[in-house]
Amino acid sequence: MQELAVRSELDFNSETYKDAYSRINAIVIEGEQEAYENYIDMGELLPGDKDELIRLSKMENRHKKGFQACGKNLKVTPDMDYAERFFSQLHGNFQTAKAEGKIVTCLLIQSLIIEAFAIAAYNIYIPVADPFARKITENVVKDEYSHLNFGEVWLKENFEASKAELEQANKENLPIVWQMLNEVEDDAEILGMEKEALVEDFMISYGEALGNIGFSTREIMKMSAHGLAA
Ligand code: Y39
Ligand code: FE
Ligand code: FE
Ligand code: FE
Repeated sequence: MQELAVRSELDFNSETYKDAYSRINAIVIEGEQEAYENYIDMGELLPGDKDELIRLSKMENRHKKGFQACGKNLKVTPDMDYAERFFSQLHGNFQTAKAEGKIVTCLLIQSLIIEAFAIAAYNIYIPVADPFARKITENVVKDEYSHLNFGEVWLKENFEASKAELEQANKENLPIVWQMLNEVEDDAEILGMEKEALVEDFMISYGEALGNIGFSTREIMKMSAHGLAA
């Protein structure tokens, strides 16, 4: 009942809403732009999967354009400097892994962590979005499941050889996601998105992906606990 009351109060044209949207919308636009670049980079590291990875990168570019349209529709200017800072740690870790040719770490950062983050954010946003953004986000989230699936399939096929690097990359990157969720909590709430729901959805997608790749329940519990330490 309370949830309904809160939702009916969302005013997409209020200054409060638009101010929060200027940061969340920018985060999503920057995320899609970096995802576009990351899939192109991974295509260089995995020549056999290059065509598929280029196809995924083009989807990310379309997503970016869709979310730019959502901002324009609400007459909001996205704060891109803020968004660049928001992603800087994960971005830096991806760049380092790429330079070292560590495709397993690149896949964990982009195709597991960032995709699970996107799936959580978009699923929680859809029911509270303005009608224009809802339609766009509904189409985008379907694509994100296929991106997560690419990482799962590749890592499952290469599980034994990837396992140690995955555990290390999880340890280094999951705490960053927790920091990002904490940072975005207040703005997300203004848009009608609860942090608890974001965390829950993220852990479901990420944990399921680790299980599909080949980790045991015990290993998944251990890996998930690394985020909480942040
Ligand atoms: O693969 C993708 O398309 C991912 C880049 C997009 C990331 C989206 C990150 C969304 C976080 C938003 C947090 C709002 C509560
Ligand atoms: Fe995307
Ligand atoms: Fe994606
Ligand atoms: Fe709350």
